[in-house]
Amino acid sequence: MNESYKLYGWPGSGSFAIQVALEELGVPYERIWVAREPAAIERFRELNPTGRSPALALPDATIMFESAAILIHLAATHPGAHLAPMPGTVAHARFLQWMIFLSANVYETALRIYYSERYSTRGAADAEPIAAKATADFIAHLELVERHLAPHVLGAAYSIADVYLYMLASWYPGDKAAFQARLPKLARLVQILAPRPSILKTEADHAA
Ligand SMILES: N[C@@H](CCC(=O)N[C@@H](CS)C(=O)NCC(=O)O)C(=O)O
Repeated sequence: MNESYKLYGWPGSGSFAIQVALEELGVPYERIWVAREPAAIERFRELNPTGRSPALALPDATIMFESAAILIHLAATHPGAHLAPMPGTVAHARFLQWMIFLSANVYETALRIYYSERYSTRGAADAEPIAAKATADFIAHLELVERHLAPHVLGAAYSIADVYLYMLASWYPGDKAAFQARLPKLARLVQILAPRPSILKTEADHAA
């Protein structure tokens, strides 16, 4: 059996949070950048039918897609790393709630911002108003999370939900200073997380 994980993605995409988790677990993994050309994406679809980033090959070669599911799985299979509360506890229920909220709402609005032409039968003709509405929705979803940060998503305890939120917040396309002024607790969380070696390493890889 292949002992290591294989992480598929591309710079600036959802593979960021998965790479941070793998770094924190200290498990062997190979990071594979998928080329963005249509032919390469078609080949990638043979492994990952969504053709999207991220996808993770588990040590037994099973391919997983969906970022929140991958993070939840990595946390559950490495309980000693404390990336999430113990499954079955109330704290874990909260963890699941925020992971799915972030995936279904914040990530979803980010996709509407960056791929706005896909959300209308008129394609690019409607892209501008779709992106504007998505940007407003993105901020509104983060404002809801902001009201519960203390300083982490789960209060005093760090979890991989914080990294997921860190990544998603970094995708805000507008004026970063105004964004942070509007979301001061989120800005503080970003400051807390930024020096983590796992984040520094992943930031460097995604910037290279
Ligand atoms: N719900 C998926 C969304 C994945 C997704 O759409 N990722 C973006 C990059 S962040 C992507 O692959 N975009 C390329 C495309 O849609 O063509 C997840 O959470 O993993």
